[in-house]
Amino acid sequence: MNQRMLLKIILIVLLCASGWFLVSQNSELHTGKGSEHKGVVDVNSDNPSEDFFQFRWLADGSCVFHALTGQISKPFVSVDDPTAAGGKAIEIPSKSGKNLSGRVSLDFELPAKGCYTLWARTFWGIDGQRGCSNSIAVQIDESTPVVIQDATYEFWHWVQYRQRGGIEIPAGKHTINLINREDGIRIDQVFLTPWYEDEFDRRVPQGVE
Ligand SMILES: [Ca+2]
Repeated sequence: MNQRMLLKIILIVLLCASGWFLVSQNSELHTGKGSEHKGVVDVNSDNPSEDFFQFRWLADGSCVFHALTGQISKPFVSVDDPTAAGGKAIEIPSKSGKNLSGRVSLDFELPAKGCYTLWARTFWGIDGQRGCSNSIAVQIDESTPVVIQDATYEFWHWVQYRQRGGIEIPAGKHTINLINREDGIRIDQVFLTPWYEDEFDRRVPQGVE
């Protein structure tokens, strides 16, 4: 075998290996981790419900969290709410104030880096204060917290974390922090979904996910 032939063989092997690598990366990104439940946690043994999981990957690469399964610090508390996912939510009770040390931390792990959009399912105005009870700050890892807010009161609905071009998240372990900003609010689920250039390709969460 001459040197040129050997070089050709090495080149072909390298091309095949990189092709296989790209295909495997791509399928991992687009299928997420399938529809299997991951990190399932039963937080209420008296009333076990399949709605309770720390986080769950959906087939389209979205990830849904129940806020109640995070690390919760006061003034956040867990409450029963038959209208919430699994009958439970986290709440900042009325008159507990803007204590910025209060937070809910949701840990998760990304198999591959990606660009995402984040949503929180919220119920603003449990205290009838409307505009004084309609926001929360959301922080991903150590990033600057972003306020999510709108003016739909006394009704469960999804509110988006606004960021141009989506949120770049590297592979590995991460934490989403929900940070107290106003009292009189509830949250039950958080939704992380792949960001696409074309907004019609981006998933918008509906109801309880
Ligand atoms: Ca309030």
